[in-house]
Amino acid sequence: MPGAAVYNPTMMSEEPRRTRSKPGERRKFSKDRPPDPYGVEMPWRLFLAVPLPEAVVERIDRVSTRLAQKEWPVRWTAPGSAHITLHFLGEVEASQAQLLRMALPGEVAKHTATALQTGRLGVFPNQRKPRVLWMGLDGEPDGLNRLQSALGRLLATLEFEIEERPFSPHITLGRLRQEISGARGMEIWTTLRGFELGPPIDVPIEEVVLYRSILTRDGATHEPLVRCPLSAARQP
Ligand code: 2AM
Repeated sequence: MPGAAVYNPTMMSEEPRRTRSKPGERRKFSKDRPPDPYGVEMPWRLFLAVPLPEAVVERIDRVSTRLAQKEWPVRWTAPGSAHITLHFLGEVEASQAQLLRMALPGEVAKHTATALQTGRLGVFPNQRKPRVLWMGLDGEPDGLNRLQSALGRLLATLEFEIEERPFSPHITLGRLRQEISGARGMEIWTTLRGFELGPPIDVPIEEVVLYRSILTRDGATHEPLVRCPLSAARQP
């Protein structure tokens, strides 16, 4: 389960963070001509994640639709783009992205596919001040943790700057658009904790995808750059 105590999100949304922009600091663009995300000059905003099967997407859809009726100031994740983030890489030069694209499949294939199960709902960073609403993952997390650490080492070798905070696997359902604390914060947490989810659903950890996140006026779209399968688990 995600450890609420160790996660300290500095982001409220998919807004680019200045501190994550190196190398290739965010550039300033003219206001009358929006930047073309496919322009050669554009940095690539990347992250590595495990995609989710349809059954989990459906559950997220059902849960978010019900919670959205509460009219909390939450920006809900589009269920189809929900994922388990392994590493957020920020904005990098396209050439560095290509290096990772080449190195990634070999590293991922060293790991064996595994599975977790959907778990309870919760909040980061804490009950009184929710900022991120998530669905937790139950089951044996060692395989996923090893994969995430190994990918962290690969990224360091390729000179990516990565998050130092401990890995806390989760599926983000939504992010608060404004700060909420005290009793209102507690109300969110209590509602999530008491939410009737139904039986757990398998979450296969079978593939790592390098995504490019393209920020548009209507939110972020996630474009898969390379899909890397884990090795098949041996039959018992
Ligand atoms: P999370 O929701 O699992 O925490 C794609 O943008 C993913 O990268 C998001 O789903 C988020 O993962 C993570 N992410 C986005 N912006 C981030 C930031 N500024 N710092 C760290 N992680 C970020």
